[in-house]
Amino acid sequence: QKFPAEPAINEGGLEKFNEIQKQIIQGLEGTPPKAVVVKQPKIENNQEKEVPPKPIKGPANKYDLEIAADLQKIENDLGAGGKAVKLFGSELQEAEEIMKKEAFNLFVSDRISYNRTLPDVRDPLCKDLTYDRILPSASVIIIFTNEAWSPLIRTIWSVINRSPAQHLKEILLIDDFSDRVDLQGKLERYIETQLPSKVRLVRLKERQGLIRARLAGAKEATGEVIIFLDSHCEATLGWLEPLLQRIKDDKRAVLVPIIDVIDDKTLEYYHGSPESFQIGSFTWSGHFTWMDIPKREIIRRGSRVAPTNSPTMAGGLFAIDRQYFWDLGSYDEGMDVWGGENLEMSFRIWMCGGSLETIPCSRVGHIFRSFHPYTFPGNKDTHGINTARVVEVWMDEYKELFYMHRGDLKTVDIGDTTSRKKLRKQLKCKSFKWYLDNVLPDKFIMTEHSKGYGRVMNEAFGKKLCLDNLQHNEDQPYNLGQYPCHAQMAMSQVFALSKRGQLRREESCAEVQDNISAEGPVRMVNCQLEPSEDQKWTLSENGEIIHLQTGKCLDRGNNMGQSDVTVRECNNGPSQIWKFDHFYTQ
Ligand code: LR7
Ligand code: MN
Repeated sequence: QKFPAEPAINEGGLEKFNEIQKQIIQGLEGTPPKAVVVKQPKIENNQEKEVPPKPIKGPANKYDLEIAADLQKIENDLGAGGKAVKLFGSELQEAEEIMKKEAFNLFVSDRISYNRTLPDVRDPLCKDLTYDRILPSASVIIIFTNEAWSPLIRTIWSVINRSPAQHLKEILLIDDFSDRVDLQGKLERYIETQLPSKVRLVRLKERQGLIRARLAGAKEATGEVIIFLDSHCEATLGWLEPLLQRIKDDKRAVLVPIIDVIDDKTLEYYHGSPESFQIGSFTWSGHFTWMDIPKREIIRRGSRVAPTNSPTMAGGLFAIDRQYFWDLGSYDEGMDVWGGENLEMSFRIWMCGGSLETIPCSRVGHIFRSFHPYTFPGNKDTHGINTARVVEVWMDEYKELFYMHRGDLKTVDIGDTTSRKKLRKQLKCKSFKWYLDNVLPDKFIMTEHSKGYGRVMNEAFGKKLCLDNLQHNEDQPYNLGQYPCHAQMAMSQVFALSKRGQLRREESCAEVQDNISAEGPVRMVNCQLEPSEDQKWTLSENGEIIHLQTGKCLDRGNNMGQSDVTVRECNNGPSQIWKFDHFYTQ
């Protein structure tokens, strides 16, 4: 396949940071990408028309009334074209009550057509691409546990309506032991009377969690390619062909579409501008994050619409050659409920000879919910435990960086990982160091890329204070603070002085404005790949941390507790002397 040259190359480089401590079970994986979101897309190019629902034929069934009643609730122009639905007054109140339970606006979703039209959100360059007439066939696997009716049905219709029939072998619905009433007999009846026969439902007899539910789906699948989707997605025009084409060209390419945001309150289909979509990364705390496409990758791929190498994936939406899925070790069956499988699969793909790519001309919307509207049996931190399994099997010596954040998991029972370690050997996978060097070369590795790290302590006035992020959200700039030192490593107090001279955390760096007067704040902002002068610091022999551009010293002031640190004229006083837990002298 040939990809058109692109008219403009954008800036890459900024990486975003997400702080672990605030959520353990409430995973970050549910957060939307930080692409520049352009609201309410244009719909000029949209050729789509509503597909009318079928009248129910055959002998009546007790569910037919319910199915008909559902259709009555639908207002065909509501939300059409991916537009936002706004509510007022008592409707708004009712919707807000429902959102507390469902984690998104089910009230609105129930009234929007199951096969609403969507705008064509693709990069205009996608129109120049052509695909083979014969492509591998696809099994789309949609897993769910207690998903609400309307988003599930809309997901299915979006796939049927926007996939060329000859490429879509089947849609497999895997019910992970839901107990919602409408997902029982009514769902079978709906499939039987309303949906094409290629839609099949598989019920799991026990709650398996999303990882084993996907495995069950993959075992059922007969298509050459399997594509997993969450149960609250909407596929857009042309989403399927570029995925199948790429796998036809290279069976070891595992693919993700651009994941667009469907607003959880208005059900508006947002789309980012095509040049600014993001790819996946991870934090040392074991969370998936989004990052901008690095410059080197923009150059390598050659075209804005060419496959874009992605270090990790969000996990829910991806396409893989079915045989390759099994050859590569499918999933870790020891993982429960939710979380971690996406990083496991990402590392495994790259380290064991495959590639993970975002396909820019394939776009699928996803409702990013604010919490999980389902149970976690045993109330376990499955994200943490599953991630510890990932770390033990795949991260080699770098697992220490994870345990710095999650010391608690060192003593938790994570089950047996022997078979996964064996798999890694059998597949002759490369090391995690290889992955870091080759797939994520800009990732900051505190233990390797710094002159010093750990707590940064000041002992003036007989009371120890340490640099502290004071629980600020690292996504936004904040003032660097200080706080009484914790006895044990607490993530809020871990800082490093990088070899490039940045006083930093995983993705945020200390910066000082050069126009400050006698005393000024220290701002924590996104780290620059090549630090500019205002992000450079040095440690003097007697322990002053000096901001190079202003020549001022990091100063505790006369504070005795939680407060902001500042920079001031260096005076060799005790409030300007700092000590790193670990410091290398070169
Ligand atoms: O026990 C369960 N059984 C299930 O079948 C728990 C969940 N599920 C189903 C659920 O109904 C849904 O269809 O699994 C799917 C994913 O669950 P979500 O929607 O609660 O997860 P999420 O969207 O918050 O989380 C993302 O990260 C997860 C890590 O385990 C999974 O990989 C999700 O599939 C993944 N979602 C996406 O990648 C969509 C884009 C979100 C982002 C970023
Ligand atoms: Mn989801």
